[in-house]
Amino acid sequence: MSSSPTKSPKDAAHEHALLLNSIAEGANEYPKPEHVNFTYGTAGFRTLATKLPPVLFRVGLLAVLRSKRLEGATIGVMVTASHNPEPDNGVKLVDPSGEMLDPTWEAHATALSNCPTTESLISTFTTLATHLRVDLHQPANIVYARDTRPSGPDLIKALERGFSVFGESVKLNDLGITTTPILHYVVKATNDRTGEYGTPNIKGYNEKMSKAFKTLIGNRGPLAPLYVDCANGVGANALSDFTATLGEILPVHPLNTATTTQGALNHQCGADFVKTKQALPPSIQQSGVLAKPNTRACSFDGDADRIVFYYQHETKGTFRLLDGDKIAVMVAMFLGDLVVKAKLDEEHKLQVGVVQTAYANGSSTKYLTSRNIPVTCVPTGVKHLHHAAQRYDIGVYFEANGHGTVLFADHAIKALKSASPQSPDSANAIKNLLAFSELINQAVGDALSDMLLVEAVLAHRGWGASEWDAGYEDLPNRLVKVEVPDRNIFVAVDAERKLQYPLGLQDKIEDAMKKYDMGRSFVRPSGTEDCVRVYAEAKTTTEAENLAIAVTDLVKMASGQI
Ligand code: 16G
Ligand code: MG
Repeated sequence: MSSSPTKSPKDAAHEHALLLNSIAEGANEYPKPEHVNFTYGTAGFRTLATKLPPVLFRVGLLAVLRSKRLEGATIGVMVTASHNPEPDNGVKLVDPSGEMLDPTWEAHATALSNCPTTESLISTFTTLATHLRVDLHQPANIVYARDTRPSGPDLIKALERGFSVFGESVKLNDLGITTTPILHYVVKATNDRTGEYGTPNIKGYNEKMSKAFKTLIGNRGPLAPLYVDCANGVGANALSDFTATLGEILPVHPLNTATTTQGALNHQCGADFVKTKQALPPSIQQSGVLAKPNTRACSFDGDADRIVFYYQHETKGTFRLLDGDKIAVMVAMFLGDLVVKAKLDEEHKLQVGVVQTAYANGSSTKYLTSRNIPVTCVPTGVKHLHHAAQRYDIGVYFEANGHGTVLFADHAIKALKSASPQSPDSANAIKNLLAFSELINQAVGDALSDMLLVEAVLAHRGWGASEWDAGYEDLPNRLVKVEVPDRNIFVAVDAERKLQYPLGLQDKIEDAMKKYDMGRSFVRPSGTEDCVRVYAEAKTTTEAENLAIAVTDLVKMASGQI
């Protein structure tokens, strides 16, 4: 820690002592519960809300440290537990670029939150500030928000208590109740010195997207009505704000918007329900809104950073899911076509690539690679996909569960802006590519923005849900959650497609796979729950089920359960 040149060492020491005192006072109000171990995992801290106030206080301290370390760059804090049930809550930090927190700081978050006493918290805080070379005299800037959970206000209070120990050196921007992706947008826009990304508030977000969407739809609207399941969460608020800005071109019918009904959040609805059950939310089934052929609906998750679409088969009436893989494939193919039409000169040629995880349906990967679209496979978790997508000129990334976005590299935007089109067709393609780069959230996967992306592509293709679905047929698959005494004995490698430990288990899984036509299976420890996940895919539903059972048994055997 260096001291400000204007202060004498004595004053600086006094100030430091006051700060530590102030931290101690706050920490005493938020003692850590015994026998709980907190971990900053793939999606930040997430557990029963009643356990979280001390964590929020400490996250407040860490957010300020991070901002001061980055000379006052704005850091985001989001209080949400996404698709988890209502009694849970969570918190995650957003870095100045609008991306997830730098992974090296995840360990600092975990360390601070697990300090058992006020004394150990003070000592860990001091060590961190010294080792990370944080100048505590720097200013700090924080933007924060929460979803609609009833536990939110108390947690925000604990977070603000953490900020308050630093006194006036911290500037706060409370966005109130909003979605995770809007918070990421505001962080990115606040830190963007060029001022080009957008106005750093919710209104700026709505205006930016609405303008880009209108450009893309042109005179193609009004589009066919779209039913949106808001998971009884914050997406409902964001959607109604947005549609008020957008006007008539997309007739949106919001469903499951009961944000104040106790227990309704994510209950029998939302993207996670639809994807894991591979079925309509009962409320939508009963409403009969999808009975009209080719009617599209989509579901957000509880903090509106995931989306899946679906419709009912025209003749069979069966449920048809259009998940993250289907979105990635349609969007990558479409953007690829636009790039060809743009006819950029040789040195500015742009490549569209796709990033997936091992959970991507085998058919989607095959579809893309057979059409010369490069595909990268990375471990689960948005940060891995995001970083891999940054390596393409235009990087489309989606997890099968509907988490994803499309990143346009700076040089790609420059190439598009400086191109001199040879024909009206290529001028149009360039204009549309630029409008897509404005419409798509460049910080993180965003249900609202992805919804508009899908609608814009469908409108340009002149497709309904069934034409979109026709591209490829998903291979039947099963995802099984296996509870084991210690998930840490399972170590996955090769983008989580293979197990390194327990030794010998991978060979057995591969032997099982060989018994099924197009069989593919992998095992990985969950990053968010105390369990191991088994994925199996094969040519028929029965084969996928049998493979899942066989591999689940192998996992249980390896962990001594059978
Ligand atoms: C987190 C991840 C999500 C991933 C999921 C997997 C972020 C923001 N979220 O929710 O991308 O699909 O974890 O959970 O990174 P699992 O490890 O329990 O299967
Ligand atoms: Mg979410």
